[in-house]
Amino acid sequence: MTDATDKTYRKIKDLPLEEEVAPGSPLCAGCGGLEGLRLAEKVLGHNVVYSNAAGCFTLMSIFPFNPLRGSWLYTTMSAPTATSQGIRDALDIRKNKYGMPESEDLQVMVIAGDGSTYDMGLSPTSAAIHRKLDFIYFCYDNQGYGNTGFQLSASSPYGSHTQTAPPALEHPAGAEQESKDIFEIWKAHNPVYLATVTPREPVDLANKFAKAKTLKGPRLFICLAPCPTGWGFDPSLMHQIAKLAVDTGIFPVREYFEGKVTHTKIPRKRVPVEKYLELQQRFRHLFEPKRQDEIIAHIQQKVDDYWKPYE
Ligand SMILES: Cc1ncc(C[n+]2csc(CCOP(=O)(O)OP(=O)(O)O)c2C)c(N)n1
Ligand code: SF4
Repeated sequence: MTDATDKTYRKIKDLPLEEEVAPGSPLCAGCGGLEGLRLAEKVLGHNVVYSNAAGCFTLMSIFPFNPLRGSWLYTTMSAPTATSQGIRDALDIRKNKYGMPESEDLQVMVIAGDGSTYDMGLSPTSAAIHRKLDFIYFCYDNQGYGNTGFQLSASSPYGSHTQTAPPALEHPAGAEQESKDIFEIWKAHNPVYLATVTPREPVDLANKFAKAKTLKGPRLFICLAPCPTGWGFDPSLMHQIAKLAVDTGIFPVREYFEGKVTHTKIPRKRVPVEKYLELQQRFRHLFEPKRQDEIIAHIQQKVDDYWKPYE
């Protein structure tokens, strides 16, 4: 059995050199979600079959090319988890009825954006976790419907600009509601493993996937996916923004295992949230033409409230 302190990888040099995601896909330069997937696949290897919900990552594959070494299947936004159930069943039938050796078995993995995860596909995923489907779920969370022009999703943060909730005189914050807490929603289902990861913490990410690889049942990942196109920043800033998300405490890096939540990175001296906000065009209206102190303070307060019990 593994525990939260187990470490397979100690430094970035320990990560496998093999690449499972080939370069040159049509995704945007500096896509944080793609970097997260690339790191995850280094650990999972190529005996993986992907069920990919409609979204940015379906653009990875342009027939007949596919940058992934594993098999890949494209599904509707609501169906990647239901599809992975079908794949899992087919593999189990081949093993149990037709003698397929264990060594030929494949890891079934959902790839989905937050629109699919938090909104359209939430119900089938809830049912699959409940019946303990043996699968991995990778949500690259860019906090909006990226592929169709960055509309508001249930993950879009309060105070951000999206295409369907732009800031206006009567709606100075832009997005006015808090995002859904998908970590808590999934945790309430008591999955075998649940973790948040970021491309800026590759060793932490790799260790979490290594741990998930040893387990069976629902293993769920929320990967912060800084998105130059939707968030409005230069692709070269992707790592800086991912780092600030952790250093400000806005994105808690944690795992849920055997009934316990553990923070695997604790920002001891938190950077003020505005250092993270001010680098992104989607929060520009909080600073220009007039600084919106109340909204910035609200965002800071929420982060402070989250970390209070851990200080
Ligand atoms: C039911 C349904 N409505 C709308 C669409 C159009 N559509 C395709 S991709 C997409 C955005 C998906 O957003 P998300 O899941 O967050 O992934 P991202 O695009 O950010 O990668 C939308 C709305 C669709 N495919 N299915
Ligand atoms: S829009 Fe964002 S999430 Fe989609 S491919 Fe581009 S950078 Fe990645």
